Amino acid sequence: FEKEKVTVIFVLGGPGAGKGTQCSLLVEKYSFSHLSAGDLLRAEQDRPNSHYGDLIRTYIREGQIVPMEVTIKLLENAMRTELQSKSGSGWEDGKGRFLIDGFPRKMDQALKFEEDVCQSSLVLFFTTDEETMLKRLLKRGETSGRDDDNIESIKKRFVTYKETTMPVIEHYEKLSKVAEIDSSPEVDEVHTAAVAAVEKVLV
Ligand code: UP5
Ligand code: MG
Repeated sequence: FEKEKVTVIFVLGGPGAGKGTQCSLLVEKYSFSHLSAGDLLRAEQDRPNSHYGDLIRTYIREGQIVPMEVTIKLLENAMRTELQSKSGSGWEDGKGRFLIDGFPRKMDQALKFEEDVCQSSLVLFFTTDEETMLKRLLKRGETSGRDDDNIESIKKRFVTYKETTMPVIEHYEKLSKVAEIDSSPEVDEVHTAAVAAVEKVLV
């Protein structure tokens, strides 16, 4: 697809910060396609005959970042599918807006995606303290069925976030692309702040 026609917003923040929740609300308000890298990896993990199932399962349980080739391919395919499904539906062909949730979380992914796929317009960065994130994830873990919603995996996810993903956010801060949003308050209040940040980049 043509990179010039697509608008991409990266959505980052620690595990349980509220990325998925806020993306769902933004999708209700704007014509975004929401692509969660974690959801795409989990779907690939569960796909029968996937070459990568076992590899993805191990990385996710250990809170490690899956090798970028796998994730970027899944994202690129999902973007292409979305654009095709929109074509002919009143949209200018090939034009699309994407919220890419939980990606890029390692510098190599960030650089590779921008080189091979497209540039991002904005990074929405949801932040809250670790105690809040832990509480949210343990609560969600009661029903989510996610392999990584247990205390051992959550602790590993926090370490990876600090060591590997924070440098990505710092990289985009230097480029003045980051809108930092406190995601400690209730969902609606966080949403209002997210809308204000998104409005600034939508033309
Ligand atoms: N909740 C949300 N907002 C709230 C609020 N304001 N007040 C009270 N409660 C709130 O929210 C988490 C829980 O909190 C929910 O129960 C929600 O109702 C509540 P959610 O919106 O799901 O938070 P989110 O930030 O999306 O948390 P998630 O667990 O999805 O974040 P992670 O970043 O850990 O998970 P992700 O799916 O992105 O990645 C999982 C793993 O995949 C990674 O650890 C990694 O191993 C792998 N991965 C890669 O390898 N590469 C990638 O590029 C991406 C992922
Ligand atoms: Mg999520």
